Amino acid sequence: MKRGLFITFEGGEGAGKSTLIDQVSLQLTREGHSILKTREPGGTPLGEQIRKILLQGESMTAEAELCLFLAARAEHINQVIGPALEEGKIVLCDRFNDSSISYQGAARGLGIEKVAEFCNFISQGLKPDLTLCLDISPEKGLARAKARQHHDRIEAETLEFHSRIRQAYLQMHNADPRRFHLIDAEETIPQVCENAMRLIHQHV
Ligand code: Z5A
Repeated sequence: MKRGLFITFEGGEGAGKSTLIDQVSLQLTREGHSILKTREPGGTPLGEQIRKILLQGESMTAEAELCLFLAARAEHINQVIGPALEEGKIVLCDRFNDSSISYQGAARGLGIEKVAEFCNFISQGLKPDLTLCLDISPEKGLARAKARQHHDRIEAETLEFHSRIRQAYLQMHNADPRRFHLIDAEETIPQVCENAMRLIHQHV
């Protein structure tokens, strides 16, 4: 199904993904590439409804939470990501399977392997060509997130929860360093962007 390039962005709270994706999108567009910028959960009408339930709704079991993220992803792949890749676009996606594996698999304790299996089933083998993970200490990331006006249910979890997410991302890098790259998110925004573009240019 793939002809374009699928790039995903990962990281803990407040790591700077949205900021980086905006910069990367501008730069790649200036270079003449056709870009689709999207995010999870979200990206489709149903996905955006699910996003509200997940981030602003009542507490729920870890299993229910995983199912909702996966439901949003199934729609997203079918309606948005798959067609854009078919058209040859560069898809910049804020979070994907690796978020489910780190948040629900590691931090919520559902199990990394088990969640990875569910993710593979839902994404029908679609894997990112490149993943850029913004690495930041949970303390600093949460401080950045707290300085913003909007807050959500998952962000409000404990420091230990957010530390497990970071550990899971570090493991992913060790397991698959060719795809899953760590970028120091504590550098300045222009430096983070430069480091990301260097990796992206190896693929475009
Ligand atoms: N989640 C999950 O559990 N399972 C899943 O399968 C999926 C997701 C797909 C989505 O929330 C939530 O869903 C998320 C994971 C979970 N957990 N929570 N909460 P979201 O999409 O609303 O939020 P997020 O993905 O966690 O992103 P964020 O918190 O909005 O942060 P960000 O996009 O990484 O950061 P930012 O908005 O670009 O930057 C934050 C602030 O830092 C901002 O003021 C920037 O100006 C500043 N910033 C950015 N970069 C820098 C640098 N380099 N230096 C200094 N300041 C900076």
